[in-house]
Amino acid sequence: MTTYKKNGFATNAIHAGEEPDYRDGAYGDVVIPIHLSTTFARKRVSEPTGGYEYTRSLNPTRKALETKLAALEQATYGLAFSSGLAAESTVLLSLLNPGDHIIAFDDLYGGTQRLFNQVFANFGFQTSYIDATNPTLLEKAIQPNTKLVWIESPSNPLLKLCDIRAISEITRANHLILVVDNTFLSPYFQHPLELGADIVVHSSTKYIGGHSDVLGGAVLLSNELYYERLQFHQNAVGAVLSPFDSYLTIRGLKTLEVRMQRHQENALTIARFLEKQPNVKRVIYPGLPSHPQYELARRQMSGSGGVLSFELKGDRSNAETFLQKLTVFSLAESLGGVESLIELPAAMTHASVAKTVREQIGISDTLIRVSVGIEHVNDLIADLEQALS
Ligand code: P1T
Repeated sequence: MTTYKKNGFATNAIHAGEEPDYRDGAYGDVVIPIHLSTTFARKRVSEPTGGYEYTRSLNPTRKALETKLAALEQATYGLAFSSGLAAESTVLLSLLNPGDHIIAFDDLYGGTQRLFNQVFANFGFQTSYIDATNPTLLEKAIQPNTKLVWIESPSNPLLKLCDIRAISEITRANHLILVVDNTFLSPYFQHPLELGADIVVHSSTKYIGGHSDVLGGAVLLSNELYYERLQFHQNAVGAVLSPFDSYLTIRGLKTLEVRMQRHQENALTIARFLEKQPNVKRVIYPGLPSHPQYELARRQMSGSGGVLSFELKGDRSNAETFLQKLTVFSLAESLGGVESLIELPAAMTHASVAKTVREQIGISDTLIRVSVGIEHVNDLIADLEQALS
Protein backbone atom coordinates (compact mmCIF):
# COMPACT_ATOMS: atom_id res chain seq x y z
CA MET A 1 0.00 0.00 0.00
CA THR A 2 1.45 3.36 -1.09
CA THR A 3 0.16 6.83 -0.35
CA TYR A 4 0.13 9.20 -3.30
CA LYS A 5 -1.14 12.31 -1.52
CA LYS A 6 1.57 14.67 -2.71
CA ASN A 7 0.81 14.25 -6.42
CA GLY A 8 -1.79 16.26 -8.27
CA PHE A 9 -5.13 14.57 -9.01
CA ALA A 10 -4.54 13.98 -12.73
CA THR A 11 -1.05 12.62 -12.07
CA ASN A 12 -2.46 10.01 -9.71
CA ALA A 13 -5.35 9.30 -12.07
CA ILE A 14 -2.85 8.45 -14.79
CA HIS A 15 0.00 6.82 -12.85
CA ALA A 16 -1.09 5.46 -9.46
CA GLY A 17 -1.12 1.68 -9.37
CA GLU A 18 0.49 1.43 -12.82
CA GLU A 19 4.18 2.06 -12.27
CA PRO A 20 6.14 0.30 -15.05
CA ASP A 21 7.53 -3.06 -13.98
CA TYR A 22 11.33 -2.95 -14.52
CA ARG A 23 12.13 -6.29 -12.88
CA ASP A 24 14.19 -8.78 -14.91
CA GLY A 25 11.95 -10.57 -17.36
CA ALA A 26 9.14 -7.98 -17.10
CA TYR A 27 8.18 -5.90 -20.16
CA GLY A 28 7.99 -2.42 -18.64
CA ASP A 29 4.37 -1.88 -19.75
CA VAL A 30 3.30 1.71 -19.08
CA VAL A 31 -0.32 0.55 -18.94
CA ILE A 32 -1.35 -2.27 -16.63
CA PRO A 33 -1.98 -5.45 -18.68
CA ILE A 34 -5.33 -7.22 -18.48
CA HIS A 35 -4.49 -10.28 -16.41
CA LEU A 36 -7.21 -12.70 -17.49
CA SER A 37 -5.77 -15.71 -15.70
CA THR A 38 -8.19 -16.88 -13.02
CA THR A 39 -5.46 -18.71 -11.16
CA PHE A 40 -1.75 -18.19 -10.54
CA ALA A 41 0.80 -21.02 -10.47
CA ARG A 42 3.37 -21.25 -7.70
CA LYS A 43 6.80 -22.90 -7.60
CA ARG A 44 6.41 -24.09 -4.02
CA VAL A 45 3.30 -24.87 -1.98
CA SER A 46 4.00 -22.15 0.54
CA GLU A 47 4.88 -19.35 -1.95
CA PRO A 48 2.14 -17.78 -4.09
CA THR A 49 3.81 -16.09 -7.07
CA GLY A 50 3.83 -12.31 -6.56
CA GLY A 51 1.18 -12.68 -3.86
CA TYR A 52 -1.54 -13.82 -6.28
CA GLU A 53 -3.43 -17.12 -5.91
CA TYR A 54 -6.89 -16.92 -7.43
CA THR A 55 -8.55 -13.96 -9.18
CA ARG A 56 -11.59 -13.76 -6.87
CA SER A 57 -9.19 -13.14 -3.97
CA LEU A 58 -6.89 -10.76 -5.83
CA ASN A 59 -5.99 -10.02 -9.44
CA PRO A 60 -3.18 -7.73 -10.65
CA THR A 61 -5.41 -5.63 -12.93
CA ARG A 62 -8.07 -5.19 -10.24
CA LYS A 63 -5.34 -4.41 -7.72
CA ALA A 64 -4.04 -1.61 -9.98
CA LEU A 65 -7.54 -0.12 -10.10
CA GLU A 66 -8.00 -0.45 -6.34
CA THR A 67 -4.68 1.33 -5.75
CA LYS A 68 -5.56 4.10 -8.18
CA LEU A 69 -9.00 4.64 -6.66
CA ALA A 70 -7.57 4.76 -3.14
CA ALA A 71 -5.02 7.37 -4.26
CA LEU A 72 -7.75 9.51 -5.84
CA GLU A 73 -10.11 9.31 -2.88
CA GLN A 74 -7.21 9.98 -0.44
CA ALA A 75 -7.86 6.61 1.17
CA THR A 76 -5.40 3.99 2.32
CA TYR A 77 -7.37 1.04 0.92
CA GLY A 78 -9.57 0.42 -2.11
CA LEU A 79 -11.81 -2.47 -3.15
CA ALA A 80 -13.48 -2.90 -6.54
CA PHE A 81 -16.78 -4.72 -7.02
CA SER A 82 -18.97 -5.88 -9.88
CA SER A 83 -21.50 -3.06 -9.34
CA GLY A 84 -22.26 -0.19 -7.00
CA LEU A 85 -24.93 -2.30 -5.30
CA ALA A 86 -22.47 -5.19 -4.85
CA ALA A 87 -20.10 -2.73 -3.13
CA GLU A 88 -22.94 -1.47 -0.92
CA SER A 89 -24.07 -5.00 0.00
CA THR A 90 -20.54 -5.98 0.94
CA VAL A 91 -20.22 -2.95 3.25
CA LEU A 92 -23.43 -3.92 5.04
CA LEU A 93 -22.56 -7.63 5.26
CA SER A 94 -19.06 -6.93 6.52
CA LEU A 95 -19.77 -4.36 9.19
CA LEU A 96 -23.26 -5.10 10.53
CA ASN A 97 -25.07 -7.94 12.28
CA PRO A 98 -28.76 -8.84 12.14
CA GLY A 99 -30.67 -6.62 14.56
CA ASP A 100 -28.45 -3.61 13.87
CA HIS A 101 -30.08 -0.33 12.94
CA ILE A 102 -29.12 1.91 10.00
CA ILE A 103 -30.02 5.58 9.67
CA ALA A 104 -30.22 6.56 6.01
CA PHE A 105 -30.86 9.79 4.13
CA ASP A 106 -34.41 9.84 2.78
CA ASP A 107 -33.16 10.90 -0.67
CA LEU A 108 -31.00 8.01 -1.89
CA TYR A 109 -30.75 6.16 -5.20
CA GLY A 110 -33.91 4.00 -5.44
CA GLY A 111 -31.86 0.80 -5.75
CA THR A 112 -30.06 1.55 -2.49
CA GLN A 113 -33.38 2.01 -0.72
CA ARG A 114 -34.63 -1.24 -2.27
CA LEU A 115 -31.49 -2.99 -0.97
CA PHE A 116 -32.17 -1.76 2.57
CA ASN A 117 -35.96 -2.28 2.52
CA GLN A 118 -36.43 -5.42 0.46
CA VAL A 119 -33.21 -7.37 0.93
CA PHE A 120 -31.37 -6.54 4.17
CA ALA A 121 -34.67 -6.01 6.03
CA ASN A 122 -35.35 -9.73 5.45
CA PHE A 123 -32.22 -10.58 7.43
CA GLY A 124 -33.09 -8.46 10.46
CA PHE A 125 -31.41 -5.17 9.51
CA GLN A 126 -33.60 -2.18 10.32
CA THR A 127 -33.42 1.16 8.50
CA SER A 128 -34.88 4.54 9.47
CA TYR A 129 -34.93 7.38 6.95
CA ILE A 130 -34.35 10.99 7.91
CA ASP A 131 -33.88 14.30 6.18
CA ALA A 132 -30.11 14.33 6.66
CA THR A 133 -29.83 17.90 5.40
CA ASN A 134 -30.65 18.68 9.04
CA PRO A 135 -28.00 17.02 11.26
CA THR A 136 -30.04 17.48 14.45
CA LEU A 137 -32.60 15.01 13.05
CA LEU A 138 -29.80 12.47 12.94
CA GLU A 139 -29.10 12.86 16.64
CA LYS A 140 -32.78 12.33 17.40
CA ALA A 141 -32.95 9.16 15.26
CA ILE A 142 -30.12 7.33 17.05
CA GLN A 143 -31.27 4.18 18.87
CA PRO A 144 -29.29 1.87 21.19
CA ASN A 145 -28.79 -0.57 18.26
CA THR A 146 -27.83 2.06 15.65
CA LYS A 147 -24.51 1.13 14.04
CA LEU A 148 -24.25 2.94 10.73
CA VAL A 149 -25.32 6.14 8.96
CA TRP A 150 -25.65 6.13 5.15
CA ILE A 151 -25.83 9.33 3.12
CA GLU A 152 -25.43 10.58 -0.43
CA SER A 153 -24.29 14.14 -1.05
CA PRO A 154 -25.42 15.44 -3.48
CA SER A 155 -28.38 13.09 -3.32
CA ASN A 156 -30.07 11.28 -6.17
CA PRO A 157 -32.17 12.82 -7.72
CA LEU A 158 -32.88 15.99 -5.70
CA LEU A 159 -29.25 17.14 -5.34
CA LYS A 160 -29.73 17.82 -1.63
CA LEU A 161 -26.50 18.19 0.33
CA CYS A 162 -25.53 16.83 3.72
CA ASP A 163 -23.01 18.65 5.88
CA ILE A 164 -20.57 15.73 6.00
CA ARG A 165 -18.34 17.29 8.65
CA ALA A 166 -21.23 18.10 10.99
CA ILE A 167 -22.67 14.61 10.52
CA SER A 168 -19.29 12.98 11.12
CA GLU A 169 -18.97 14.80 14.44
CA ILE A 170 -22.25 13.20 15.53
CA THR A 171 -21.30 9.73 14.23
CA ARG A 172 -17.86 9.91 15.93
CA ALA A 173 -19.38 10.97 19.25
CA ASN A 174 -21.86 8.08 19.08
CA HIS A 175 -19.42 5.43 17.74
CA LEU A 176 -21.35 5.01 14.50
CA ILE A 177 -19.88 4.22 11.07
CA LEU A 178 -20.46 6.97 8.52
CA VAL A 179 -20.78 5.83 4.89
CA VAL A 180 -20.92 8.45 2.13
CA ASP A 181 -21.93 7.55 -1.43
CA ASN A 182 -19.74 9.93 -3.46
CA THR A 183 -20.97 8.80 -6.88
CA PHE A 184 -22.44 12.14 -7.98
CA LEU A 185 -19.25 14.18 -7.54
CA SER A 186 -16.57 11.50 -8.02
CA PRO A 187 -13.30 11.87 -6.09
CA TYR A 188 -12.49 14.86 -8.29
CA PHE A 189 -14.97 17.23 -6.63
CA GLN A 190 -15.31 15.89 -3.07
CA HIS A 191 -13.31 13.92 -0.50
CA PRO A 192 -15.69 12.63 2.18
CA LEU A 193 -12.92 10.85 4.12
CA GLU A 194 -11.21 14.20 4.67
CA LEU A 195 -14.53 15.57 5.92
CA GLY A 196 -14.76 12.82 8.55
CA ALA A 197 -16.51 9.91 6.78
CA ASP A 198 -15.30 6.38 7.57
CA ILE A 199 -16.19 4.78 4.25
CA VAL A 200 -16.78 6.08 0.74
CA VAL A 201 -18.75 4.05 -1.78
CA HIS A 202 -19.06 4.65 -5.50
CA SER A 203 -21.04 3.33 -8.36
CA SER A 204 -18.02 3.37 -10.68
CA THR A 205 -20.52 2.71 -13.47
CA LYS A 206 -20.93 6.50 -13.43
CA TYR A 207 -18.22 9.20 -13.62
CA ILE A 208 -15.33 6.93 -12.65
CA GLY A 209 -15.86 4.63 -15.65
CA GLY A 210 -17.26 7.59 -17.53
CA HIS A 211 -18.27 6.00 -20.84
CA SER A 212 -21.44 4.01 -20.01
CA ASP A 213 -19.71 0.77 -20.96
CA VAL A 214 -18.70 -0.79 -17.65
CA LEU A 215 -20.70 -1.60 -14.51
CA GLY A 216 -18.77 -1.44 -11.25
CA GLY A 217 -18.60 -0.33 -7.65
CA ALA A 218 -15.90 0.70 -5.23
CA VAL A 219 -15.29 1.06 -1.50
CA LEU A 220 -12.51 3.36 -0.27
CA LEU A 221 -11.42 3.65 3.34
CA SER A 222 -8.47 4.09 5.67
CA ASN A 223 -9.58 2.00 8.68
CA GLU A 224 -7.52 -1.20 8.65
CA LEU A 225 -9.97 -3.29 10.68
CA TYR A 226 -12.91 -2.42 8.43
CA TYR A 227 -10.72 -3.04 5.37
CA GLU A 228 -9.80 -6.52 6.56
CA ARG A 229 -13.45 -7.38 7.15
CA LEU A 230 -14.45 -6.01 3.75
CA GLN A 231 -11.65 -7.80 1.95
CA PHE A 232 -12.65 -11.07 3.62
CA HIS A 233 -16.26 -10.63 2.47
CA GLN A 234 -15.23 -9.43 -1.00
CA ASN A 235 -13.52 -12.78 -1.48
CA ALA A 236 -16.06 -14.86 0.45
CA VAL A 237 -19.10 -13.42 -1.33
CA GLY A 238 -17.29 -13.00 -4.64
CA ALA A 239 -18.91 -9.96 -6.26
CA VAL A 240 -15.56 -8.79 -7.65
CA LEU A 241 -14.86 -6.64 -10.71
CA SER A 242 -13.54 -8.70 -13.64
CA PRO A 243 -10.03 -8.02 -15.02
CA PHE A 244 -11.42 -6.63 -18.28
CA ASP A 245 -13.87 -4.34 -16.48
CA SER A 246 -11.05 -3.27 -14.14
CA TYR A 247 -9.02 -2.29 -17.20
CA LEU A 248 -11.91 -0.31 -18.72
CA THR A 249 -12.42 1.49 -15.42
CA ILE A 250 -8.70 2.32 -15.19
CA ARG A 251 -8.83 3.66 -18.73
CA GLY A 252 -11.82 5.81 -17.85
CA LEU A 253 -10.21 7.17 -14.70
CA LYS A 254 -7.25 8.63 -16.57
CA THR A 255 -9.44 11.37 -18.02
CA LEU A 256 -11.63 11.92 -14.96
CA GLU A 257 -10.25 15.41 -14.27
CA VAL A 258 -10.82 16.80 -17.76
CA ARG A 259 -14.20 15.10 -18.07
CA MET A 260 -15.43 16.44 -14.73
CA GLN A 261 -14.37 19.95 -15.64
CA ARG A 262 -16.36 19.83 -18.89
CA HIS A 263 -19.37 18.09 -17.26
CA GLN A 264 -19.52 20.91 -14.74
CA GLU A 265 -19.06 23.70 -17.28
CA ASN A 266 -21.86 22.32 -19.46
CA ALA A 267 -24.14 21.63 -16.49
CA LEU A 268 -23.82 25.20 -15.20
CA THR A 269 -24.58 26.65 -18.65
CA ILE A 270 -27.64 24.42 -18.98
CA ALA A 271 -28.84 25.13 -15.44
CA ARG A 272 -28.69 28.88 -16.14
CA PHE A 273 -30.52 28.37 -19.43
CA LEU A 274 -33.27 26.30 -17.82
CA GLU A 275 -33.77 28.86 -15.04
CA LYS A 276 -34.88 31.36 -17.69
CA GLN A 277 -37.44 29.10 -19.41
CA PRO A 278 -41.09 30.02 -18.77
CA ASN A 279 -42.28 26.38 -18.70
CA VAL A 280 -39.70 25.32 -16.10
CA LYS A 281 -40.95 25.54 -12.51
CA ARG A 282 -37.59 25.18 -10.73
CA VAL A 283 -34.01 24.09 -11.40
CA ILE A 284 -31.94 22.23 -8.82
CA TYR A 285 -28.16 22.41 -9.24
CA PRO A 286 -25.66 22.99 -6.40
CA GLY A 287 -23.69 25.41 -8.61
CA LEU A 288 -26.61 27.86 -8.80
CA PRO A 289 -26.93 30.56 -6.12
CA SER A 290 -30.64 29.61 -5.99
CA HIS A 291 -29.73 26.17 -4.54
CA PRO A 292 -30.86 26.26 -0.88
CA GLN A 293 -27.46 24.91 0.26
CA TYR A 294 -25.26 26.95 -2.07
CA GLU A 295 -23.00 28.04 0.83
CA LEU A 296 -22.47 24.46 1.98
CA ALA A 297 -21.70 23.46 -1.61
CA ARG A 298 -18.97 26.09 -1.81
CA ARG A 299 -17.49 24.96 1.50
CA GLN A 300 -17.63 21.20 1.09
CA MET A 301 -17.21 20.53 -2.63
CA SER A 302 -14.61 21.80 -5.07
CA GLY A 303 -17.16 21.72 -7.90
CA SER A 304 -20.84 21.04 -8.51
CA GLY A 305 -20.70 18.07 -10.86
CA GLY A 306 -22.66 17.31 -13.98
CA VAL A 307 -26.10 16.28 -12.72
CA LEU A 308 -29.02 18.66 -12.38
CA SER A 309 -32.74 18.20 -11.94
CA PHE A 310 -35.62 20.43 -12.91
CA GLU A 311 -39.36 20.46 -12.63
CA LEU A 312 -41.53 21.17 -15.62
CA LYS A 313 -44.83 23.01 -15.35
CA GLY A 314 -47.81 20.82 -16.25
CA ASP A 315 -48.32 17.13 -15.61
CA ARG A 316 -46.67 13.79 -16.27
CA SER A 317 -47.85 13.71 -19.89
CA ASN A 318 -46.17 17.09 -20.54
CA ALA A 319 -42.96 15.69 -19.06
CA GLU A 320 -43.19 12.55 -21.21
CA THR A 321 -43.83 14.59 -24.38
CA PHE A 322 -40.82 16.78 -23.63
CA LEU A 323 -38.55 13.78 -23.03
CA GLN A 324 -39.65 12.04 -26.22
CA LYS A 325 -38.88 15.11 -28.34
CA LEU A 326 -35.20 15.20 -27.40
CA THR A 327 -32.72 13.91 -29.95
CA VAL A 328 -29.21 14.60 -28.55
CA PHE A 329 -30.11 13.57 -24.99
CA SER A 330 -30.90 9.86 -24.61
CA LEU A 331 -33.88 8.97 -22.46
CA ALA A 332 -32.09 6.52 -20.19
CA GLU A 333 -31.26 5.66 -16.60
CA SER A 334 -27.72 6.10 -15.27
CA LEU A 335 -25.44 9.13 -15.29
CA GLY A 336 -21.83 10.18 -15.45
CA GLY A 337 -21.01 9.11 -19.00
CA VAL A 338 -19.63 11.37 -21.72
CA GLU A 339 -23.04 11.33 -23.43
CA SER A 340 -25.97 13.32 -22.06
CA LEU A 341 -28.75 11.27 -20.48
CA ILE A 342 -32.13 12.39 -19.22
CA GLU A 343 -34.80 10.56 -17.23
CA LEU A 344 -38.00 10.78 -15.23
CA PRO A 345 -37.10 9.52 -11.71
CA ALA A 346 -40.74 8.86 -10.70
CA ALA A 347 -41.10 6.38 -13.57
CA MET A 348 -37.53 5.15 -13.92
CA THR A 349 -34.68 5.28 -11.34
CA HIS A 350 -36.99 5.85 -8.36
CA ALA A 351 -40.02 3.83 -9.48
CA SER A 352 -39.24 1.33 -6.68
CA VAL A 353 -39.75 4.08 -4.07
CA ALA A 354 -43.40 4.28 -2.91
CA LYS A 355 -45.32 7.19 -4.49
CA THR A 356 -46.24 8.60 -1.06
CA VAL A 357 -42.55 8.65 -0.07
CA ARG A 358 -41.58 10.22 -3.40
CA GLU A 359 -44.15 12.97 -2.97
CA GLN A 360 -43.13 13.59 0.63
CA ILE A 361 -39.48 14.23 -0.30
CA GLY A 362 -40.15 16.15 -3.53
CA ILE A 363 -39.83 13.67 -6.42
CA SER A 364 -42.86 14.83 -8.38
CA ASP A 365 -44.15 13.33 -11.63
CA THR A 366 -42.61 16.20 -13.59
CA LEU A 367 -39.19 16.14 -11.96
CA ILE A 368 -36.61 15.47 -14.65
CA ARG A 369 -33.00 14.46 -13.95
CA VAL A 370 -30.28 15.36 -16.42
CA SER A 371 -26.80 13.89 -16.59
CA VAL A 372 -25.07 16.52 -18.65
CA GLY A 373 -22.46 15.02 -20.95
CA ILE A 374 -19.43 16.57 -22.55
CA GLU A 375 -20.86 17.22 -26.01
CA HIS A 376 -20.76 20.76 -27.41
CA VAL A 377 -23.02 22.71 -25.07
CA ASN A 378 -24.71 24.62 -27.93
CA ASP A 379 -26.08 21.35 -29.31
CA LEU A 380 -27.43 20.40 -25.89
CA ILE A 381 -29.13 23.78 -25.41
CA ALA A 382 -30.61 23.67 -28.92
CA ASP A 383 -32.04 20.21 -28.22
CA LEU A 384 -33.62 21.34 -24.94
CA GLU A 385 -34.96 24.48 -26.59
CA GLN A 386 -36.77 22.62 -29.37
CA ALA A 387 -38.23 20.07 -26.93
CA LEU A 388 -39.38 22.77 -24.49
CA SER A 389 -41.09 24.70 -27.22
O1 P1T B 1 -25.89 0.61 -10.78
P1 P1T B 1 -24.82 0.30 -9.78
O2 P1T B 1 -23.44 0.37 -10.33
O3 P1T B 1 -25.08 -0.96 -9.02
O4 P1T B 1 -24.82 1.49 -8.69
C1 P1T B 1 -25.90 1.75 -7.85
C2 P1T B 1 -25.89 3.20 -7.45
C3 P1T B 1 -25.35 3.57 -6.23
N1 P1T B 1 -25.30 4.85 -5.82
C4 P1T B 1 -25.78 5.85 -6.59
C5 P1T B 1 -25.74 7.25 -6.10
C6 P1T B 1 -26.33 5.55 -7.84
O5 P1T B 1 -26.79 6.58 -8.58
C7 P1T B 1 -26.39 4.20 -8.29
C8 P1T B 1 -26.98 3.82 -9.59
N2 P1T B 1 -27.79 4.82 -10.14
C9 P1T B 1 -28.46 4.74 -11.33
C10 P1T B 1 -28.44 3.67 -12.13
C11 P1T B 1 -29.23 5.95 -11.67
O6 P1T B 1 -29.66 6.11 -12.84
O7 P1T B 1 -29.43 6.79 -10.78
